[in-house]
Amino acid sequence: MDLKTQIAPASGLFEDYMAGFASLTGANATRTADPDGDAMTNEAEWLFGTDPTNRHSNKALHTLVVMIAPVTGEPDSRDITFTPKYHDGSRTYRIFSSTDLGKNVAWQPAAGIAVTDGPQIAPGVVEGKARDNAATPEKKFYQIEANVTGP
Ligand SMILES: [Ca+2]
Repeated sequence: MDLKTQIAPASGLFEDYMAGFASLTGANATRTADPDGDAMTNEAEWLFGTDPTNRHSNKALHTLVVMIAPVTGEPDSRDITFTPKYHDGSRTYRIFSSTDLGKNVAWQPAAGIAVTDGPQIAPGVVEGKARDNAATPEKKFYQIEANVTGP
């Protein structure tokens, strides 16, 4: 998979991004709408730089990458790698963890796990990197939260 050609980093305001999709108007252009029916809201499409009019544009995201890997010599640690991580200051990222994927699980911010920049994969896009040094439970699951900063 070539992420460089499948993911275009979004920038600017949500409204500016949506203005690039002239076919989306009214209720179909709101943050919570999902006009292409791919289960990603327009806001999520903007966050991840996918096309809100093309339900297949996020395949790269769904197959993409959250990779959890052991750390050599550190049996209690795991490296977490994900893409895309936008490097333009428009988003902040946090890792949440849980030891269960049950329906009513309370995900907790994973204390002490900082998200850093890995190698660049496209202009303005890098791999996100984080290391959990307390990956001691038999099972541990992670969520990556992306928040927009600024207006
Ligand atoms: Ca959508």
